[in-house]
Amino acid sequence: MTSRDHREKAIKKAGFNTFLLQSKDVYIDLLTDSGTSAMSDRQWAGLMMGDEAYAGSRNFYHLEEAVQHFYGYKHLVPTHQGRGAEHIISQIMIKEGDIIPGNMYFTTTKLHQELAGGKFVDVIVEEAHDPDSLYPFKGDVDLDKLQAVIDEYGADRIPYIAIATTVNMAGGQPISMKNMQELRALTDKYGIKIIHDMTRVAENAFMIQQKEAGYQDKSVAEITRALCDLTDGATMSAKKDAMVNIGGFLALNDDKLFDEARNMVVIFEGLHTYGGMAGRDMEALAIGIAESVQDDHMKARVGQVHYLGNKLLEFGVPIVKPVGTHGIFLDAKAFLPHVAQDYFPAQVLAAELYIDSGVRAMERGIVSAGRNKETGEHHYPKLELVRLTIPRRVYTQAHMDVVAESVGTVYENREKINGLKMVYEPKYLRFFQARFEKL
Ligand code: P61
Repeated sequence: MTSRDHREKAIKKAGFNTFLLQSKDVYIDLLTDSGTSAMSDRQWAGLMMGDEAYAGSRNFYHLEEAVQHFYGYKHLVPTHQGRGAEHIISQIMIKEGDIIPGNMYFTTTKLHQELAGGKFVDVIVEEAHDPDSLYPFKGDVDLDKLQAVIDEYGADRIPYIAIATTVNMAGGQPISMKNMQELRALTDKYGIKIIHDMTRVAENAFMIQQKEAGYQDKSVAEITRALCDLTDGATMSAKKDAMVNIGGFLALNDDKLFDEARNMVVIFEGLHTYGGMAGRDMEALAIGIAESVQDDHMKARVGQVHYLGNKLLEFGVPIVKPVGTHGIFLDAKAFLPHVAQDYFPAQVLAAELYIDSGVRAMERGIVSAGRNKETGEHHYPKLELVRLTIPRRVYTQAHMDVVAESVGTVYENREKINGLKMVYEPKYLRFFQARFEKL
């Protein structure tokens, strides 16, 4: 616990950017669910069984077995985390001038596509951009939008479509199985591959089980496998669903692509049987994958997120609806209608929440969206959000109560909050390190 005075000084020193706070100054840390979950006793036991051989570690083969069994992909290339896999897939599949459609952008994914010479085009359903739409599968692809992109650029210029389960920037929103099946049929017609960002695939599977007709009697494990089976390969940040502190991989079915990826991983990550991970980390990950698809775990995990969401809805706080799976997203445009998007409403709201209670959240709005590569102008995303991200197996419902009450207090005092100006802007992924001052 810290005093308000202490927190005011800390956030000012951090340039009003919650990424620049020291964790010792944070009370409840909802910055991210990435690498912040609690490993289980079994995962910790796995750490003790690290085989740290440079080549051919036993743990690699355990991980390969888990990926093949639970996700169904044929080949595994371990990486240090998700963006390591994004780097490799982008470099081997994208040529200058290529188009990569996707169900909403993700920061690191899009940057790696651009660095490889590609251009991301958003083909998510329109409802995903509306915080109040109750559409149950806001991660769905608008197939007409995708068809229009294919017609405009030609399938030759589309190496793959990037599909995330769930969609982080939309509020942790799931894609439906029906939409995935239709997408598979459409892409097959044109020979376009589907590369799956499977970072939170088990959470997506749980939402299908809860909401999509015909899946109530299927297990999260079965639905997870069925989602993966509709795709050609995947990038994984194992720091989320799979509950390890560090790790990730690229998984591929195509032998030739695998060959290229396996060759590239040795340049940037490490040998192909460890990528960027220690043997012990691969063991903990293999165990975490199995735990991530357990129905009871998922019910408790998503249930806790919904507990917080329902509290905030009771307080009348504007949030993205329906509630997704990994966090609650405050709608900063509705929360602070008097702060124009140019003055970073979500950035200042995250700072004010920290000052109120020491709860750390993350901006997901104009700062995260960055600038248009061609014009240099800010992107102005429709969604201007603050993400309260819940780590797995870490906090109690009592912590959620503290968070809800603090958000409620900030909401009551919202009229006193003014915007920010950006005083330092790094070139890449600016939200991580940008600095702000009060207007
Ligand atoms: C997060 F502010 N997510 O949500 P890596 N795909 C997806 C992710 O959610 C993801 C990655 C790929 C983070 C960490 C983070 O703008 C940010 O293992 C759907 O982090 O390299 C990561 O995986 C990348 C936070 C990343 C951010 C980028 O908190």
